[in-house]
Amino acid sequence: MATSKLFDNDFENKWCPGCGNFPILSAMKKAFTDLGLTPADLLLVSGIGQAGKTPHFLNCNMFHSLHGRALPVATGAKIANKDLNIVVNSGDGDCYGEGGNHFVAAIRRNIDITLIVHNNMIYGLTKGQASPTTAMGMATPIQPAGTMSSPVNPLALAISQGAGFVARGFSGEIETLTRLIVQAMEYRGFSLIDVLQPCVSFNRVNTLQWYKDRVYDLGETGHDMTDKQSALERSNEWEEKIPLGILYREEKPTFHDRVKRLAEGPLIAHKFDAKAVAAALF
Ligand SMILES: Cc1ncc(C[n+]2csc(CCOP(=O)(O)OP(=O)(O)O)c2C)c(N)n1
Ligand code: SF4
Repeated sequence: MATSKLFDNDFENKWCPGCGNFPILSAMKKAFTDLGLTPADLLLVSGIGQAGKTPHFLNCNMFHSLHGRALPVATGAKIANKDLNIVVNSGDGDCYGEGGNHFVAAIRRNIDITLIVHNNMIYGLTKGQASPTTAMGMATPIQPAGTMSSPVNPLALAISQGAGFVARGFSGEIETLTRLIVQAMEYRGFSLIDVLQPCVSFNRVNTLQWYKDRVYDLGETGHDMTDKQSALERSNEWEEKIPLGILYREEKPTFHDRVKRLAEGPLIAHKFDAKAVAAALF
């Protein structure tokens, strides 16, 4: 039987003490264990940033790609081998900024992968510049008079673009987060968990306590996760009350369902006909 220890490794971790990345890492290990997975079943893909380092600290297959490029790499890997369980770890800057176009493309393709965004509402690795989710007016080293752009709402964006599984987690609630990761990975299609994650070094506004004062469990409110209008309304709640859990869920055909050749089995197992490829190309 799988245990969380299966995913442990001894790679040196230099995240700051108290960083919200640690509970996300623990929740991932627990979720993989609960799903009965082994390291060989898993591929973790990331971009650049503190969040992007997450796959280094787990024992499994991993690919650390370029800034903002984790989703296209994960998409290629899933197309090549649909038997892999693929999880992408990304930061708010990495995913919604540098990789914003890939975020929308992955939703439109409905590729069967899980995206965990460590949303600390700041650029952590590069010492605290504003990210796309930084609140308007928040002062940073590069924007001392306060950011002048309105923040991206990733959940509303994902729902409006047709994502079939849209959830919010919180690194301060590790058990709920573990369950969300399990549900997201069991979902057939593109699943997003935007995880609220305090950066104790560079975001002194959105702290652990700031979140604790505001978060509530959607599951206890009778929220109908199949109701898109209601999900959009919840996605716009912020400042005073912040909902956690699955905002929206809808079953829909995946990329592999749409492409007949991919439904026949993992691409890596298909016979490669060099002559047919050459004929198509030249
Ligand atoms: C193309 C490119 N642009 C900029 C950088 C510099 N850079 C590295 S990490 C980073 C920000 C990461 O922030 P975020 O994705 O929010 O992750 P965090 O470190 O907060 O987890 C930036 C701008 C880079 N490495 N490559
Ligand atoms: S700078 Fe922020 S995100 Fe990076 S390790 Fe430290 S607390 Fe975590």
